[in-house]
This record gives sequence, C-alpha cells and structure tokens, in this order.
Amino acid sequence: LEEEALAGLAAAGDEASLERWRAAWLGRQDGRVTVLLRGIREVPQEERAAYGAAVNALKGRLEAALEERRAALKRAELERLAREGALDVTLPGRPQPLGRLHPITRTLRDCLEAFKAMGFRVAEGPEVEWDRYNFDAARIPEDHPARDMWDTIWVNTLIDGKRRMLLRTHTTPNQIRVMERTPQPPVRVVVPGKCYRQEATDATHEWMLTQIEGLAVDEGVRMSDLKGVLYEWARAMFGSDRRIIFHHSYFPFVEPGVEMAIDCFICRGDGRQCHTCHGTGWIEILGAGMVHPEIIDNAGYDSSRVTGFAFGIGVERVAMLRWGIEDIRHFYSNDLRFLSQF
Ligand code: FA5
Repeated sequence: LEEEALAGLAAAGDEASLERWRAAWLGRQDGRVTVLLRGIREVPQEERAAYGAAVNALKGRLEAALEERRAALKRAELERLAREGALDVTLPGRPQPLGRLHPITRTLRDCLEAFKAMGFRVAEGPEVEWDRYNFDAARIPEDHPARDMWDTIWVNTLIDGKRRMLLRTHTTPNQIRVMERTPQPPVRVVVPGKCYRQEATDATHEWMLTQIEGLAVDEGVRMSDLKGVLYEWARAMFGSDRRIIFHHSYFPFVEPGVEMAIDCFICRGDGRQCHTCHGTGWIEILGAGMVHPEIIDNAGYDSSRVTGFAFGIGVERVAMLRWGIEDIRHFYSNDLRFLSQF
C-alpha cells in the first residue's frame, strides 16, 4: 500500500496533482488511510493497539513525504526561474526609441523664428473656414475663374441652400482676420497653418499642405521691403549661396503679384529630365505681392495713406529644398525609415 502511495506521489508534478493525491490518500472523508483508521472497529480487541500504531505511522510517513515532495517541486521551480531569467551582463542593451519632431514642424518653427527676428508676430486662424474669408474677402467672388486656382474641399453643410464652409485652401483668409482684429496699422504678422486642396498628388503637390502667410501694412511699405524680407528669410533657411528668382504672377488679392522660386537641388538648375522641377530648373516656394488697395480699404484702413505686402510660403517645399527630398509624399506617408533621418 505504502509503495503504491509513494509511487503516486512521485508522479505528481504540480500543486494540483499534489492536492488530488492528498485527497485520495489522506482526505478526511474517504482518503484510503482515513478509511483504514476507521476500520479499526472490525479489528479484534487484542490486535487493535498494534493496528492503530501501524496505520498512524503510515499516515505520518505519507504526510512527511507529501511535504518533502512539495518542497522539492518548489526548489525545482526556483532553479528553473534562476536559469531562464538569469541576468546576462554580456547581452547588448535594448535601444530605447526616442520620439522627435516631424521635419515639417522643424522647418515651420525655423521659418517662424526667422520672421520673429525681423519683428513679425505669430497668429493663428481656423482650418475650417467660411468661403467669405477664403475667397470673397480676398477678391475671389463666386463664379470668378480664379476660384479654379484652388480646388476646394467643401464641408457638406448647406446654409441658405449653399455650401458656405470649406477646408481653407490657403492661409490668405488670415490677412482679413488679422486686419479685422487690428483697428489701425502697423500690422506685421505671420500666420502658419495647414491647408487642404483637392489635388492630384505628385512629387511637389500634396492634398494637405502647410503654409505661412505673411502680412505687413504700414505707411510707406514697398515692394523692395517685401523682397528684402523674403531674401533675409531665404538666407536664414538655405544659406547665402542658393539662387533665388522672382517672376510675375497673378493672385486676385495682390497687385502686382510675384512668385519666388529657388534653384532645384536635384538637377542644380540645369533641368534636364528632372522630375522634381519638371525640367524648369526652379522650384516655386511662395506667392507674394502688394496687398490690393481694395482689401486695405475693406479692412477700414486708408489705402491712400498705408500700403502693405503679403506672402504665402509652402513649408513642405522649403523642407524639400533644405534636405534634398525629391518627393513631397514622403512627409505624410508615415514611414519611420524616412522620418527617423531628421
Ligand atoms: C497661394 O496659396 C496664395 N494664397 C499665396 C499668396 C499669399 C500670394 C499672399 C500672394 C499673397 P499658391 O496656390 O501658389 O498661392 O500656393 C502658395 C505656395 O504653397 C506655393 O508656392 C507652394 O509652395 C505651396 N503649395 C501650393 N499648392 C501646394 C500643394 N498642393 N502641395 C504642396 N505645396 C503647395
């Protein structure tokens, strides 16, 4: 009997089977040793003392064996943990990945710093905008062909039967918003923010883009001030040996209007077969011009007394030129191999 019990105990490999073994042999109800003890009544009087002593001794040995087995299992478990979880000081450390600023955020901040150094203040405006600010107040009335210059993403809410809300296509509405909040000039402000266009994307066009609007209004502000500010900013961003070109352009809210471009970093300006500058040798980075007198007057200022310049910079283009990134779509494709280079 004892042999059978000890064999069963040796086979129990975990706490649950130990407990099953204990119930089967030593359980109070019908453990086999308990049953033996109870059977003492059937044993003849003169043999009872010896019988009782023998069964009690068996019970004691089995209890001791159980404790011994339990302790052995625990030791084995500790040894296993020590073996498997041991500290191996020769293992190389695990790299802790560090977050970092997105290249567009960095470029945006650097641009703003350059303008702040020239006395510009930073303001912000809404991304969901009224068509009145995005278009009408910027001299782009409904049905004017210039609206086609910005393929608009509209918000589908109808107001008086018409769509009136949109995702701003440029930061220009903030020219109006800033002047509304500023009773009289001088105004000298830059407004950064995201803009959205229904755009077929390519190497230099995304449907979401970041712009910085600039606006300065005061007595005697001239085109040469505009050029001076933009040259100074470009020097801060690209260094002084990049070539910069202005050419005439049209925007309804400025007169005259210009575009500023920088020599293409891919083909270094020779343009042959270049997919980034489409063979022109130049990459356009901003639109600018002298604020249209009508907009000055609409703001409650006197256009015979004050003049202003404005510009709208494409921040993604600036970042491309800075770091030699040949495709704008890298910025928002969330590829860590690209992003962790900055
Ligand atoms: C404008 O948005 C005018 N509001 C700029 C302006 C402001 C002119 C103030 C005069 C006075 P345009 O659509 O050209 O203009 O965009 C300005 C700049 O934003 C471009 O030079 C380019 O750098 C950038 N940009 C425009 N569209 C995209 C696009 N789809 N993806 C990336 N950058 C773009």
